[in-house]
Amino acid sequence: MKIAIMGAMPEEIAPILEKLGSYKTIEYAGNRYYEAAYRGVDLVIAYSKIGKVFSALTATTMIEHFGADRLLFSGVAGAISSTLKVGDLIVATKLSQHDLDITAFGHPYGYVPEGAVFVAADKQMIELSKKVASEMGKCVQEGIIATGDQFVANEERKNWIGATFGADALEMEGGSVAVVCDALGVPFFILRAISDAADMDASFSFDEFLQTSAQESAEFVMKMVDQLVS
Ligand code: OS5
Repeated sequence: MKIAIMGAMPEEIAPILEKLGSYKTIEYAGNRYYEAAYRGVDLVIAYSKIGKVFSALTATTMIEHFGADRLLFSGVAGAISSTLKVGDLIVATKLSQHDLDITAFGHPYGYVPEGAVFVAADKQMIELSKKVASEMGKCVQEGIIATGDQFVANEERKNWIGATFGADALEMEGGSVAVVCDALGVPFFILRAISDAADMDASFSFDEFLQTSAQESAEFVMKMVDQLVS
């Protein structure tokens, strides 16, 4: 078993590298990858840089070059659902791309021919996350995550994404990672801790809570890894 753990920003993987203590650094395809042995299994860890293209490149590299056979994403997100507050965790059941638009040809938002509006995350890891949540005494919400190459700081856009995709949270990488993992047959799990409400205060809230929310998410993902390796 080789497990990939990815984030988009350095802050999102820093707590994981800190926990591991020692690791090997490999430079490949314009990025740094960290390899470590953890409780008898191999891990590959990286932050992709922001957005769908970089995250697709990193997920593909972790699978095709480093041989990862499952992938867990840890990071932060903007809340759409009013039940999600800063620091809360959301596990993606399925993901979509909110900025994918060929509606001029009669297709629904988020759809291209031979693709799908939603890509579902691995059911077994979602199930496992319930066990981890109860062991940690944490409340973790499941929901739809919408991804796009846009930091959303606008109530109207956020509401449109919520209404169009039934999304509970939004971010900039999960949907592209989902497409890659699905195409390559690699089970994936996307976890996010809320850093902001994707509204006019989003950039301030993001700056204030990036580190603490990233830490929340990373802690949970490492508990998932503990369960997967045991
Ligand atoms: O990775 C991006 C998506 N993340 C989730 C997220 C989000 N996505 C969309 N809308 C929202 N309201 C969201 N809330 C949380 C977070 C991240 C957002 S983009 C943040 C960019 C901040 C930044 N810009 N420059 N730096 C940081 C410093 C820097 C400089 C050089 C190299 C690296 C960082």
